[in-house]
Amino acid sequence: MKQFTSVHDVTDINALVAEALQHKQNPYANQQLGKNKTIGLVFLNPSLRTRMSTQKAALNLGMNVMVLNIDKEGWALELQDGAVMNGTTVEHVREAAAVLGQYVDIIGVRSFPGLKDREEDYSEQVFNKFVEYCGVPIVSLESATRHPLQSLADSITIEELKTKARPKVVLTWAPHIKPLPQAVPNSFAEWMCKADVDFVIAHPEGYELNTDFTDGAFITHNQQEALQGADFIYVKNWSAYEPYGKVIKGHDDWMLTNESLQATNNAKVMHCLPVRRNLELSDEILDGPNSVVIHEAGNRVWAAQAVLKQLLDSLS
Ligand code: SN0
Repeated sequence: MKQFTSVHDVTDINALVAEALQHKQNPYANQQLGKNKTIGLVFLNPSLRTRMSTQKAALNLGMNVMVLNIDKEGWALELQDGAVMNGTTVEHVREAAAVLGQYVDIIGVRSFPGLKDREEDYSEQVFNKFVEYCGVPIVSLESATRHPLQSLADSITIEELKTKARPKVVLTWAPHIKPLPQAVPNSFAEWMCKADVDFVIAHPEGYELNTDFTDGAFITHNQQEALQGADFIYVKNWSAYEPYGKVIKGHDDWMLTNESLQATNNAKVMHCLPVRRNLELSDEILDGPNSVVIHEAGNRVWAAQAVLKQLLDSLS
């Protein structure tokens, strides 16, 4: 693997999941592989799990890790080509990315969407500029439209916890007060549409995702219908794709409670975190026996380790 920006960079998803589970069994087996290799993690947005789990994965592989919160600690970045930089931006991404590429062997980048201009976000302008100019293999730490390390961790979690060969997996929209990216649901849908699962997406009218990511999914506006017999429920808020980045008022009743789980097959409840309690998901579910959110977050290490291992293999 030369880069990890989406499921399309993965030749064999099942093999990658299996590899991640091997790392979980034996975290330090490849300590020599990353010796004298450095990963740089560049954040344009906040992070807890992605930052810490990717660092841990790199350390398990014997790598050095450098982290830059470029939005807070770096020079103000210019992203537009041809800009006359006589305003507040100090350094163009062309130099910034190229220079970072001089210092590290692999680069990770997190860049959220602006949620104002759909075309700009969906063309992955910021992320692709890093890909273009850094000159080293790149791993997505969540881009404007995808979060593949999260989706890989989710796939690992489902593989570990499923009790039948082909489980029913439901992605359900949840309420929120603020417009959130579509990256996590896009990416989860993209991975689940390729997995050996019955995949259903439930959301209120108006929250249709870009169909490039949902091809093959059964989509409904009826949450209770979707939850019938579910083995896994993946809870996530996202803002509308059309009108882009908007929150449609109402739908507070889409927050799951224990009662919503009654029609399921004792479903395991997943969420990528951070989760706003009692807005997106109730205390009783998060603190109850059906929640697997901490287990899922733990798997972020093994997802990152499997990916970094393959990127390191491609360097040598
Ligand atoms: C991000 C998102 O893409 O939804 C990161 C998830 C891994 N989440 C948020 O930005 C949550 C912000 C909030 O205020 O709840």
